[in-house]
This record gives sequence, structure tokens and C-alpha cells, in this order.
Amino acid sequence: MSAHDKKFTVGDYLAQRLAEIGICHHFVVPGDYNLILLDKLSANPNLTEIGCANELNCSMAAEGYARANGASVCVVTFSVGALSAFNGTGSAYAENLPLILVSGSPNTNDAGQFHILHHTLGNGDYTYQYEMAKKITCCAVAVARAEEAPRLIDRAIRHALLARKPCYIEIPTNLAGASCVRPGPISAVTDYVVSDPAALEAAGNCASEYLSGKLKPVILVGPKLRRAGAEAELLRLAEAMGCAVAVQPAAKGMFPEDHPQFVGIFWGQVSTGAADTIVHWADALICVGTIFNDYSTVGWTAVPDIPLMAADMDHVTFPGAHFSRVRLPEFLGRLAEQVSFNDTTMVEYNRLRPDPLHLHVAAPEDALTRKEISRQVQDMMGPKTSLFVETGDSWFNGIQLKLPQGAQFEIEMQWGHIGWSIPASFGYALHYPERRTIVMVGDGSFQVTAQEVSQMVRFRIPITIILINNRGYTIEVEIHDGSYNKIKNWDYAMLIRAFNSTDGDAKGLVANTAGELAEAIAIAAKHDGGPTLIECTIDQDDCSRELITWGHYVASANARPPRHQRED
Ligand code: TPU
Ligand code: MG
Repeated sequence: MSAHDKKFTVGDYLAQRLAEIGICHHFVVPGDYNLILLDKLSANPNLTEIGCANELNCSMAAEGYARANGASVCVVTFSVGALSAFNGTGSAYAENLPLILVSGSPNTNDAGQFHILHHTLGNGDYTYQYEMAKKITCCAVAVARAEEAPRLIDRAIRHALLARKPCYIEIPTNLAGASCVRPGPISAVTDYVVSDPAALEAAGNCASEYLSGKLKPVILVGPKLRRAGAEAELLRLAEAMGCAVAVQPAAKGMFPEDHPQFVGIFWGQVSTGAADTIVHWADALICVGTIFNDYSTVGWTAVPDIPLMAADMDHVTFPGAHFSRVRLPEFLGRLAEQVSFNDTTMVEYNRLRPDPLHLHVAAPEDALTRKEISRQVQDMMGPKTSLFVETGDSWFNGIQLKLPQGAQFEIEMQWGHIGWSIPASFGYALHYPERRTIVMVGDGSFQVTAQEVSQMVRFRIPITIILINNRGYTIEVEIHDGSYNKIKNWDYAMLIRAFNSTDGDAKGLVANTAGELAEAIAIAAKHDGGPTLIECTIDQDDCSRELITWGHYVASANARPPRHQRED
């Protein structure tokens, strides 16, 4: 480095690494512990600063950006910021997304001098945030000396990218601008770890054994497939086998729905198509990136009961054998070469295949219903649509829709934070300006993160928000009802216009009838200068059969008595 070289700092180091791994937008909320760091990040010409209204939304926006971009960063201040951002970080952990959470922290001199600082618990302990972060990330580092920053920053980012999980980097306020050495090649951070050759081969052999003699194989796709970057290999495997392919709800869209081997969403009693019948008929089940939790198994009523082959992101388990360090794309690619064609389950499925539904088209003056909203949203879908569905009846309405070729679907079913879809769709759409992002969200969920619509207004992102106003927390009503499921009604369309102030171009519309919804959707389709929110009012009791059924079983699972109290 020449003597004239501009001083290179810890903040510059982090900025360069973020840009090198393909991050173009960094989501931030400022606070005095991170201001110098934010200056350094925004000085990097490859990073664009995206300010958010609060740290919960900031972390959820980064979560959505990671879905689109593959990795993201959220930069917050100490405690008051970071503890809120832990929520989106938890989501990134649950949903397998490499979100890099960066927090400013106190001046390195203060702990030793027993100073009491603002934004802290006031007990002189400044380690608690780092300790908490360890639990919700795959790697947490706290930089205590500038000399350590390169090693720690590289380590945290590498772990996050490899594990597809969030990491945490804490940088004291007086170190962001401290001198730092320059980084070496980024390949040392991003280099992929390939499968162990012996484990890959043994797992392949075990798969042949598992399938040999089986007559009715079915593939079940789960949400970790996309996170592992293995969609193309899965398609090759499915076509080589010719068997039925069912998809878990959180993996909707990860296998093309217009593919002849797609048999529907396997979700127990609330499955689509005849997916549950064919999954239960199978004598071999190849589970790929699946997550069996209480929601996806409908309160444990839909757990497959045959011995499974379970291919995860970096390991494979068979009845009686386990293989570590087998990467999913390599494993599926190998299987595609070795399996034999057996379309028995497709032949059977074609007998079971339900006839296409003839949807009732409402007259323009008819009061709006949930079914009519779904029918009209279906017509909005094209190859460039990305549909976000929020926790609530929107999950069930969205799952029923047919995704045309190229359409994308996003759901946060493992973490299930109401309000996620608003900031997450904003973060996602920043990465994908060429796609048309639509959000289906309930009134209760919208109230949690409504402020972030103002960022869509500020950055002129034309997201269409279909807000389904059924005056309350209907999903909760179906699980367990009480006074707490009623909420204050808002004038949602007017709220959006308030966000415009003097310089915004968002549209807030209301649809009470089928005709009004059609008109509003036509306006949204032409509106590019900002978001369009369409408040769709429906009857309080108008909810899907699927939500009622699912809610009943989830409630039963929640209500199981403690085992030691059972009388039997
Ligand atoms: O369609 P609908 O009425 O079911 O949806 P809406 O209006 O968005 O209501 C959602 C109600 C709901 C709650 C209150 N769904 N899950 N919860 C529990 C919950 C509480 N807090 C967070 C952050 N996430 C949750 N899932
Ligand atoms: Mg509601």
C-alpha cells in the first residue's frame, strides 16, 4: 500500500466484502453506535443504502432481499435496534437465508472503565447482545480490536453463506473508522464445499438399494430445495424417474406447477389436487429438503408413515444409514444419472387427477368474497409475477392458486411472523424490479408492519397489496377464539394516501364488490410510480374450508395434555 493510499478502515473492509458477495443494497436504521460504519458502507460505490422505518421491518426487508438475492445485510444500532432486528434474524435462521446482521456497539474503552451507557441495560455488561446473537445465528463475532476485524468478518460471512443461515457481526463505534488491512481474494470466503466423494458414492449406492424392489416411488419437495440451489437437479431427477412429484406448502413453486408430473401440494387434509392420496399410496418416498413441522403436517396428522429417504441440504438419511457432507445438488444430480424410469405413480395419479374447477365468476355488483378475490388474483398471475402470502387465510388462499410458468411464490411458514410480507416484499422487489410483486395480506398482519409501505412509496416500488379486511384475526379464531381476535378497523386506503405526503405516488383503493376489485386491479396494473393497496372488504365469516380444517387439527395438537398428567 503506498503512503498516498487513502486510509482503509474496518468499515471499508466490511463494505468491500458485502459488495464482493453480490449484495447491492444494505438495509439500515441509524443510531449513534453505527453512524461511522454507515458512512463507510455508503461510501462504497457498489452498495445502495436503504433506510427502513424500524429495525423489525429492516430485518424483515433484508430477509426478503435474501430470498431474491441469495444473501443480505441489515445494519442496526446497539440493543434498541439489534433486539428488534433479532426477529427478522430468527426468520432468516428458520427459513434458511444468509442474512448478515451487523450491529454497532459501545466504544471499546467503556466496558473496562465501568461506564454506564445509553441504549444498554445499565448494568455495565455489554456482552449480552453478542451472547443472545449466538443463539439465533450460525456464527456470531464481536470485533474487539481492528486487527481482528478481517478474520472475524470473513469467518462470519463464510459460515453464513455455507450454512444458508444468518450470522452476526458486532463492530464498536470507535473501530468502524479504524485502520484496517485490505482483503484478499473473495474466493476464500465464498468457495463452495463440495461433497465428500466417498460419502456421495455411498449415499448414491444406498439410494439404489432403497429404491430397488419398490413399485410406487413418489418425490416430496420441501422448502430447503431452493435454499440449497438444487431446483434444476431435482427437475432432472424427477424426469429421469417419471414419478409423481408432490410439494410441501412452504415449497410451492419450487417444482413447476405446469409440469405434467406435478401432483399438487401435500398438506394432509388440506392438500391440493390428490397429492395426499398419492403420497399415502407410495411405497418409497424421496423427501428432498422437506420440513415436517406441526403446521406442514396439519397438527401431526399427516406425517408420512413409510420409511423415508430424506435428502437434506448437506446430508442424506435412509432407514438405517446416514451420510454427512453430501451436498443436495450433487446428490440429486448423481441420482438422476443412476435411477430407472418408473411412472407407476403418475399412471395412478392420472386416474385420480381432479377435474379442473369451474370457478364461479361473480357479477360486478356482487359483494366481494374470498373466492372472488382469489379468482381475480389468479388472473393477475403471469410469468413475471412474484406472489407473497402472509400468515392467515392468505396462506390457504395463496396455496390454492395455480402458478404459471416463471411465477414465483414466497411464504414464511416456519417462522410465521404476521406482518412479514410487507417489508419482505419490499426487500425482494428491490432486487427484482422487472418482476411484478403481489402481496396477499390480512388486516391484522398489515397492522404489524404497515409503516414499511412508506419505503415502497419512497423508492417508487410498484408492489400491489391485496389487503383482505375481514375485521380481525380469523386464523386465530379458527384455532382458539376470544376477545383478543378482534382488532380496531382502519381506513387502509386513506393511510396509504397519508404516506404519500407531498411527493409520493401510491394509490389506496377500496373494493366492496367484484366489479370494484376488477377496476382497482386494472388501475394497479398500470401504476408504476409506487405501490397500490387495494382494501378488499369481505364478510367476517368468509374464510376457507382449508383454514377451518387445518385450524381444528393445529388446535388439537396445541391442546395435548402434558404426558405425565395423562391417566392412561
Ligand atoms: O386472514 P386472517 O384474518 O386470518 O389474517 P390477519 O387478519 O392478518 O390475522 C392474523 C392473525 C394471527 C395472529 C395474531 N395469525 N397469527 N397470529 C399469532 C402471531 C402473533 N404475533 C406474531 C408476530 N406472529 C404471529 N403469527
Ligand atoms: Mg383478518
